[in-house]
Amino acid sequence: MTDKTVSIDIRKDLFGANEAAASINADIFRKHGLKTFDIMGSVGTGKTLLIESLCIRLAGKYRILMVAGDLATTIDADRVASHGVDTVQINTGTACHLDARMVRYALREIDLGKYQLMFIENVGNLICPAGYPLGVDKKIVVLSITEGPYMVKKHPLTIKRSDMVVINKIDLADVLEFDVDALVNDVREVDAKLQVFKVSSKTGDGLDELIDALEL
Ligand SMILES: Nc1nc2c(ncn2[C@@H]2O[C@H](COP(=O)(O)OP(=O)(O)OP(=O)(O)O)[C@@H](O)[C@H]2O)c(=O)[nH]1
Ligand SMILES: [Mg+2]
Repeated sequence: MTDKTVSIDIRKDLFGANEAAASINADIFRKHGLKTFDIMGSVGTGKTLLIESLCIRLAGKYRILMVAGDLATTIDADRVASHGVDTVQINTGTACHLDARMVRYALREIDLGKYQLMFIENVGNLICPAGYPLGVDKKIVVLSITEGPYMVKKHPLTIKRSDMVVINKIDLADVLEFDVDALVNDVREVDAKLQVFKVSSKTGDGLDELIDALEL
């Protein structure tokens, strides 16, 4: 029987390594004067359409880079690229989130000095991405009313770890008889100070207010 047991806190090591990598990323992004946003949210909440809509509105003002995190395809990167935006694809294979080292590796050959604004679309998942800072200015979680009314109550940690909440697809509120303000109140109960925006990436409702809040 050994008396030399070593305890390893895997969670601490894993998250600690990511935090260190995120801090290196943040230094790199800052050095290039790049405004950076990590767009998180469940599958299908409208992350890509939100990025497309923001790119269309902001393309005249900023040179934009989009990083698409996806398990298997380039569909989202292709959609954003169709608007003349430069894109970088990260296919994670089995991983349910991006991490800071993946992002740095994907950007290793990109001249970041060419860009002023970067959107990173994280893998569609409401849980894992929130635990992995990427070194960006703001983590934005995109909820949508088609996910049902309990996403905030069921995922308080993701909300707490986000810097901003976007409630998307408000154009469907009437037909779905969805109480959007009740969802806003749920966010306030988790964090009273968190900024919440009600938008439709399809019609453009609420996007000007969001752009103002992002100081873009
Ligand atoms: N009516 C309506 N539909 C929307 C809105 N935003 C996105 N959609 C639709 O919702 C579907 C999913 O949108 P995406 O932008 O692909 O969602 P996503 O979050 O990027 O999805 P994944 O990358 O697969 O996780 C598409 O059919 C969009 O056209 C919106 O504000 N209103
Ligand atoms: Mg997408």
